[in-house]
Amino acid sequence: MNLKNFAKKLRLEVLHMTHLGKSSHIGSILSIIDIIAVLYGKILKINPKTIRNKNRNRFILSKGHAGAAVYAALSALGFFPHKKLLTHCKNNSTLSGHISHIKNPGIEFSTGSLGHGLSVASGFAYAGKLKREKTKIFVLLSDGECNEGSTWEAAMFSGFHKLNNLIAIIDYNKLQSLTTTTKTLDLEPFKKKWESFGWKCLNLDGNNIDQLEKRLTKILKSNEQKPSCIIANTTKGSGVSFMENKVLWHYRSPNKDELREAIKEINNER
Ligand SMILES: Cc1ncc(C[n+]2csc(CCOP(=O)(O)OP(=O)(O)O)c2C)c(N)n1
Repeated sequence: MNLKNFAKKLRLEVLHMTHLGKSSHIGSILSIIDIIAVLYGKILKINPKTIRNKNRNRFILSKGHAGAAVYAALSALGFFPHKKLLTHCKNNSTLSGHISHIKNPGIEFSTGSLGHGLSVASGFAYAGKLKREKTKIFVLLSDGECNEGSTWEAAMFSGFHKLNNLIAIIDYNKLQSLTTTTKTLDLEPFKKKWESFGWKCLNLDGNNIDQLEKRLTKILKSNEQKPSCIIANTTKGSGVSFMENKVLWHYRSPNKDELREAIKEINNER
């Protein structure tokens, strides 16, 4: 699969979905599109036929408000029909704005209340080790969730138990709902914090498909006896210049003109 084309397709899908559903968080969703494209297009190796296999890789989107990105990826992989995507955030749709596993095959765990994903992923990883399963557990967190104690409790647990089947990716877009991460509760020195909790940690550009693919592939092949953390430096709203790094686009959805403008930009530049 061409991952850059996949990311472009996902960007177009989520813009349509948030426009039609008049839903929020398009900035948060665009921020993780390249990560989601690499995970679902290359790394996770899941499909509708193998999704119940006990040795499947598992992915938890801890920042559940960006669920549209995962729904779009799953639909592209054949987990549900494309027309279902167009019901996103509408009455009676199972595709709620905050990601839900209910009646949505391929989703491992519902989230939306921030700060729980790493704990759940750590539990999956611990259970996988006890049962000697080959499964790898991936979890994608927001930087805002790293302001929460539950995240650091899970980090301590996973470091202590040397859960080397656990890979956490932090979407470090440096914006929260109202202002910057620095002004809210600064996370730096961020990498050192993860390392001091017993994790192998690296920084990369989280909107660079080649870097993501290379580093994730390397982690999967490594014999490291620690959990891995990727600090993915991203841009909130990535790919649509008038949405990039703007707190406004945390809650707003694109109107008809904004949608047209965004599509034009993505089709020309990506
Ligand atoms: C426990 C909890 N508190 C508050 C919220 C409301 N909320 C939704 S997104 C958000 C913060 C967004 O910033 P960040 O977590 O860094 O994610 P980003 O949107 O930048 O990806 C908040 C406070 C929530 N979903 N869960």
